[in-house]
Amino acid sequence: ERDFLGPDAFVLRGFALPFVGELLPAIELLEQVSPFRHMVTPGGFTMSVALTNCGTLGWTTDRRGYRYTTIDPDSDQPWPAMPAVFARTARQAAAAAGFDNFEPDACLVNRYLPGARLSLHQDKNERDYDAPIVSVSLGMSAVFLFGGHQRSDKTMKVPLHHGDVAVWGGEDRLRYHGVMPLKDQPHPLLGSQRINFTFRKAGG
Ligand code: MD3
Ligand code: FE
Repeated sequence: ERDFLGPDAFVLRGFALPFVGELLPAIELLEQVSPFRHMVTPGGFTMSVALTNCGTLGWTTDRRGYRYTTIDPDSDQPWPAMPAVFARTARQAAAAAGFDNFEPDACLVNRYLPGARLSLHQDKNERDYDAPIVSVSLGMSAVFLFGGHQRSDKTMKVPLHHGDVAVWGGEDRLRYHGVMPLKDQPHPLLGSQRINFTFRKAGG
């Protein structure tokens, strides 16, 4: 099943389900090297979402701003390599949504515990807006907010469930979006958490 959110935005329901058995152990290895952590925004707020990264580039924020780095500022080591199963899932989902040859160099992994939320924002730190963003949701369901090109535009509420993959490109790439505070409805496999990967082409 494919839901159309915009001309270039799609939710592929359950697309990642066949990959879950491989994705979960890969996350466990990743978090042993670069653990989930709560970062601080330039405005001085600590994010309720905990995050880590894999791939050549990782997204970070601190008081100095948002940016992509090759080094994990907590471990002082490069971010862990992107597991093959991550890259494969992202590439196949992008192709299924009409974006061929997606080669992400960054994967931001967000972990939501009950109450965690992500306020409306645009993803603008990537160099290349031509490449889509692919997002994979695992664990507890969330209500995703899909807005327009201005913060004040009306938002659409889209439920994202375990195994759903969303692909955002073209004219929908710079839309405002966010996630409502997570409700505690424990998931059989992941318990009281939601994990979301977003794959991006962040560098040149
Ligand atoms: C729509 N993450 O990490 S993924 C983020 O569920 C982020 O953790 C959310 O927004 C999450 O930046 C949403 C879906 C997503 C990602 C990027 C987008 C939707 C998007 C870029 C443009 C439009
Ligand atoms: Fe985002």
